[in-house]
Amino acid sequence: MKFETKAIHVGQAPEPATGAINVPIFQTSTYVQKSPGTHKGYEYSRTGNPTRTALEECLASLEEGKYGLAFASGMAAISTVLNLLKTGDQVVSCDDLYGGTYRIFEKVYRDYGLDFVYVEPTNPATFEKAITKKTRMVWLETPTNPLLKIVDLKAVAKIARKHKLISVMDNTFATPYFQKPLTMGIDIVVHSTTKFLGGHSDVIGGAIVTSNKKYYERMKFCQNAVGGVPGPMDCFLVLRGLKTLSVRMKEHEKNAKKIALFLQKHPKVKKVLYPGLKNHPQHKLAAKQMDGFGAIISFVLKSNLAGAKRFLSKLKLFALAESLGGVESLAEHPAIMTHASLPKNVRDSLGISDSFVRISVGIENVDDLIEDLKSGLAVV
Ligand code: P1T
Repeated sequence: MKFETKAIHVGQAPEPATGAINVPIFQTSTYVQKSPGTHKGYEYSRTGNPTRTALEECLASLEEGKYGLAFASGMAAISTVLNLLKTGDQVVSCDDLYGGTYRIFEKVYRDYGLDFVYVEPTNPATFEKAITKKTRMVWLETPTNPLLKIVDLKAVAKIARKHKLISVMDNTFATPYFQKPLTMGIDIVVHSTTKFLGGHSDVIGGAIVTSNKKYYERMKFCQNAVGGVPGPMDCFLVLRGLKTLSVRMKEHEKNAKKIALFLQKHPKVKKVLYPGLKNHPQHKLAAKQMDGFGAIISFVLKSNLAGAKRFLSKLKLFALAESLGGVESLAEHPAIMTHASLPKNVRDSLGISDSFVRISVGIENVDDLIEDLKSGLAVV
């Protein structure tokens, strides 16, 4: 079955009792048992819920994995992956990450005796160099948030395998429509389903997909033990989003390509970061390992903080808001908003300056979006 068909059908057979074409929202906390221990596969909704099962099966199939787990947020999914580790273990991570991922590493799990080191991820050799006896996991994002660096997934997965490390890849930006990390040798994929998978900025959710039974069973155990599960209504919303993922991603990308080219030519813009641009340093690698370049663009204004604030406040269609991946376009200031939890010296060393802006290109008419950006740039 092809991607578009799987998104609409896997895990979503018509409901047997009534024929309802959509998976019902099983709004229930518990399930009646015939006699103690005799039930229909569901005991309690922290452990399992049929609406969640449908979502988990569909997500697993889209990522070409065997097992899916859905969570109440991307961060709950990330936290559960980290539950595979024990005190003393080390994670080698790419240096550019969602600010909340950096925060959970440094401000939560470091206190439990995990160690995190960060490497410049565009050269796979940097990961190998950082590996020590304590290293257990490699953590990746590609394209990274917010610098849109591209990591060679096959090369890093191979290094991880050679050193018997668990490789984890946050596929939120690309989505499985454009990139399938498990097919390139990655062990575990995580998602913030809040973004493109949900697609309508109306739900917070997360997911894990893997084909490794041992990791799956441990993470499923931790999911139930810790309890960061999504409610059935949220599962329904993500499932509904998945049905149109392929259609939306095509439109997102078409608009993003045009906007990246527009920004690149604009005199008030110093630099545009978008893997779909030919002058992106890893454009060729992106073209090789992705089926499309996504819809997140970062750029640096020829200005200062005041200019960036004027730009962001002037926009009308691009809403000034954290998050990304919805049908509506968003714009944000990573240094003050999504990546404020990175210390200033880390932000500076990465190049997330006060004039650095990130946009999530929606599926509105691209001419309207360009007019909006023009009016914002006019006041920079
Ligand atoms: O917000 P939540 O669903 O918990 O997902 C966290 C998360 C995980 N991974 C990546 C790559 C992310 O971008 C995020 C959330 N990011 C934003 C809110 C943002 O604006 O970048």
